[in-house]
Parts: sequence; C-alpha cells; structure tokens
Amino acid sequence: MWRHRLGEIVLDRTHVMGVLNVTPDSFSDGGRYSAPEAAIQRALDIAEQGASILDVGGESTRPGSATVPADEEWRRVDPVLQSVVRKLDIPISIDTRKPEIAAKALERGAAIVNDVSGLSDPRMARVISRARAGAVVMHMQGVPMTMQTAPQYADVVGEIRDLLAGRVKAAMEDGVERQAIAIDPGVGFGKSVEHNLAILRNLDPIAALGHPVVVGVSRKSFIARLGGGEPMRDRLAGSVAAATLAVAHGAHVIRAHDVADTVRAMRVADAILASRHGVGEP
Ligand code: HH2
Repeated sequence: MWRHRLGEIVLDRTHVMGVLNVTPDSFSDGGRYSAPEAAIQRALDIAEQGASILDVGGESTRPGSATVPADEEWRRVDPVLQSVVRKLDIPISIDTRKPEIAAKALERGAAIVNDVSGLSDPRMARVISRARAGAVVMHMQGVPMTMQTAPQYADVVGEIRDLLAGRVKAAMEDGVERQAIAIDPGVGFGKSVEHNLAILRNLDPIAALGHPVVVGVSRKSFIARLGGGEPMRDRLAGSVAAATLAVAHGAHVIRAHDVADTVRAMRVADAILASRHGVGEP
C-alpha cells in the first residue's frame, strides 16, 4: 500500500504513472502540451487509458537542462492543475524539485510529490509531511546540467539503496509517514548505460527496503542506444521490455509516456508473475 494525500494505492498489480510534461523542452514530449487546452486533454486521455497516477511536470530534467525559475514553473503547471484536479478520479503527482511549487500544487489538489532530487532541499520533506502527501524519493547523482558527463559508482545498486535509505530516514524524522514514501532508482539520472542495466537487472535490493518502487525508463536515450538508435516515437517496444524486467525484479509503478500500451503490457507481466508458482513449476 502507498498512502497519499487523498487515499492509497493498493500494490496488488503494477501501476502506471502517466507523464504530462507542460514544458517547452522535455526530451520526448517538450512543447506538445504547452498550451493549457492540449495539456488538459492529454491529462484526461492519460486517466482514461488506465494510468493510476498523473505526473505533471513544469521543468525538464533531461541531461544538460538548466533549472527553471519557480514563477515560470508555476505558470506552466497551475492552469493544468486548476482544470484537471476536479475532473480526474486518479491522484496527481507534481514532478518538482522546489518545495514552493510542491506546496502550491498540493494546495491545488495534487496528492503526491515526485522529487527527482530525492528531497535534497531540506524544506521539501516538511512540505510533504504538513500536507500528508505521498512522496517519490528518486536517486540522482549530480544535477541535470552535468549529471551525464562522467557518472561514477563503485557499486551502483548498493550506493543507490544506501542513499535512498538515508533520505527516507531523514524524511520520516521530518514527519513524513513511512507508508507515504515510494522510492525510485532514477534510471538515466547520473548513470551510464551500464549503470542503468545493472539497476534494472538487480533492483531487488532496492525493493527490499520495503517501499513501493517507481521506475521510469520510458523513451530514455539508453533504450535507443541499446536498440538501433531509434527516434523517440519508436522507443515503445524497448521501453516496455525494460519496464517488464523492472517489474520482475520488484518495481510496483512504471512511469510512462505511452500509457495505453504500457498498461496492456503490465497486465500480461502481472499475470505471468502471479502464476509463478502455478502449473509446471516445482
Ligand atoms: N524521469 C524523468 C522525469 N521525472 N520522475 C521519476 N520519479 N522517475 C523518473 O525516472 C523520471 C522522473 C525524465 O523524463 P521526462 O519527464 O519525460 O523528461 P524531462 O525531464 O525532459 O521533462
């Protein structure tokens, strides 16, 4: 169970978190949903296609990106939050690193804070605890502007696990409830292709921390690096392959752009995993 400001998500199947970037420059859908009407229609489509969470973001964190001033970030996400909050029956997560954006989004009706910096601003955990919101605590090495320059780890999975465990402990000391905290290894955030592969085939120690595990692989550049260098629109198959293996190793929530297809794929993955002790197996 993952508790958030408006209820809870039961982890009896794999959930899909649908991505809505209200940014001019996100790596895969930048500029498509900058107009509020387009963003609002996209939000409704994401819910209709079976997502369990709508993830709204107003700042790109793609490699090489710079931070966006808070007033600009709020100007992007506020119209979407205002219009969709009452129309959706799924919780909204706000994808932000800024406590002031998180606080205002929660006031508007968001239920979860998705922080790719892993609550690195000490004020963020207090914003979450005060609102009794859910949280995604993600691992990132460095900052987006430079994180892909030369990521280094002696033991990538162990270091991610230890950092996440520390951030979770600190958040709980600031009053965030244990059941409200999901964790995310941060695929592609200060990681080489080899680091991403190590995470996806060995997610189990991170899942063993006992929190819901969110994984975002959708359309990321490592998918194209491993495939045939395919453009953004052709990365669904590779994204689903990576998501499926993440689920087999303990992921509970898959963050995805292609919601309908990812939901369908996860139903099949769930059915196979649920039958693990079935016919033909000792
Ligand atoms: N990845 C991105 C953004 N937010 N949040 C979580 N919890 N996990 C992720 O893997 C993750 C995330 C990057 O993808 P996207 O939002 O499509 O791009 P951009 O940062 O350019 O807006």
